[in-house]
Amino acid sequence: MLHWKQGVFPVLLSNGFQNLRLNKHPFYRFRLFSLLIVAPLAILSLFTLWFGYKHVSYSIYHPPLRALNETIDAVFSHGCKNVALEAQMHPRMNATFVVLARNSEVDGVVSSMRSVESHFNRHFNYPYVFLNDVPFDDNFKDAVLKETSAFVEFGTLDAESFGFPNWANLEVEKEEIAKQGDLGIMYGDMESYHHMCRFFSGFFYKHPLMQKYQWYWRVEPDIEFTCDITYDPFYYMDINKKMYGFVIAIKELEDTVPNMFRYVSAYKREHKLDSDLWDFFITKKDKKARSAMPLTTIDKKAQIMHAFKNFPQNSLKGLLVDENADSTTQMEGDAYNMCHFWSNFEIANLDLFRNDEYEQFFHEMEQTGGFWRERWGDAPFHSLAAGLLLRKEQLHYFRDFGYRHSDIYHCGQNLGCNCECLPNIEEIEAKPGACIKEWADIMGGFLD
Ligand SMILES: Nc1nc2c(ncn2[C@@H]2O[C@H](COP(=O)(O)OP(=O)(O)OP(=O)(O)O)[C@@H](O)[C@H]2O)c(=O)[nH]1
Ligand SMILES: [Mg+2]
Repeated sequence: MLHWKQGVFPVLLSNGFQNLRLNKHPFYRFRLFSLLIVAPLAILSLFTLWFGYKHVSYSIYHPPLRALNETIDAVFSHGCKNVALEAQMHPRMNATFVVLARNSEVDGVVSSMRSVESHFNRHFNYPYVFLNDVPFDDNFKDAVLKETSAFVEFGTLDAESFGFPNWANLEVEKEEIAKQGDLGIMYGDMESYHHMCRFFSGFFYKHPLMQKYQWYWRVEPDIEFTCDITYDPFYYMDINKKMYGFVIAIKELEDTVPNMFRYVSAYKREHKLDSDLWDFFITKKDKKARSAMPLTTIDKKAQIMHAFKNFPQNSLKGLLVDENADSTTQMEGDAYNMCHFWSNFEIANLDLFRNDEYEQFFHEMEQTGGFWRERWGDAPFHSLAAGLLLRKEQLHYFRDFGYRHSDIYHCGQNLGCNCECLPNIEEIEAKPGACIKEWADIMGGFLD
């Protein structure tokens, strides 16, 4: 007779089912019953609970996106397209992925490529340009080449594009960068981060490996796409006359760009630029509230000039005094609302940057020293440049894409194709730092 502690499994293992079946004692029949019926039921219940949990979290964090007026900018595809047909319908565009990365980020780059390839590029086979401030090592090259059958090139940056320009006073700039660390400005004391932002603001489109291309799609390490992309975004950007596409629009950290808006505004005034996209970036100041402000004009002027005291002389500085401004992010009755398009994902036409207007803009802005004395990001830089140089119908919100960078996420859900929304990250449109309201305001509003 079997001892209680021996249990059913040892019996199965040592004697096989035959012996067990022969044993007619009701107790063993009960054990067999639990093994064959209760265990599968328990597993089924666990699965039900798990899927139930996923469903609940899905509905908590990803309510359907609000309907937007699409007369100025419509998503290119509602749901899935026939991707095989789309891939054959037209020749590949003159376009590339561009990835700036360090050798040490190889795992994150591979992870991003897997997502890009599985959701999109296995159908379209667009090439990649990998850029680095030092040469890529064999480990990096071997790893990325394994992830795609597309054409891949590796480039190194020169000192001019990733470093200080020769006119900069290195001692002063480095000191200013160090100070930003003391002030707790995010990445403010990382010199390489300042170089990276300046590189993407004024140089990536001039790199020799980028010269042959007309369009780019920027990819970073550790990003993720969570919907299938069943059409060629470059092609649809082109036929819809779009110049710049984004997925996430959010507010910038004010302490990284305290004076950027005033310089861009001054540039806008000096060059008599006017675009209907500019409204996306500004909060109109209430004139009455402005006159009721406690500071005297002199105090305000002194305050503004104090904020600029560390900036080198440049042609824009003389234009910066706005007697009515009560902070450095304000200018002539407008205040920067901090909205910008997140540049870790961008699909854009390189003509946006390759022209005299953008070149002059970059040059004059660089002269202010803001890339080092503040921590101007390439995202607000590209965004405000678009605000000067593009009309709003030339912008495209890839609202049907699912895209995650760090813990900021947009899920295309009811718009995209086969979207699997991440259960644990809330939709950015539903969060306070999002700029969806500002976007809706300039694009015709919500429809509900
Ligand atoms: N080769 C190289 N690449 C860099 C350097 N600094 C940043 N990058 C790349 O530039 C891109 C942006 O840098 P990140 O550090 O991701 O900046 P971020 O996205 O603002 O910050 P996270 O939220 O931490 O991702 C990434 O693709 C990095 O791999 C650098 O010093 N050398
Ligand atoms: Mg990043």
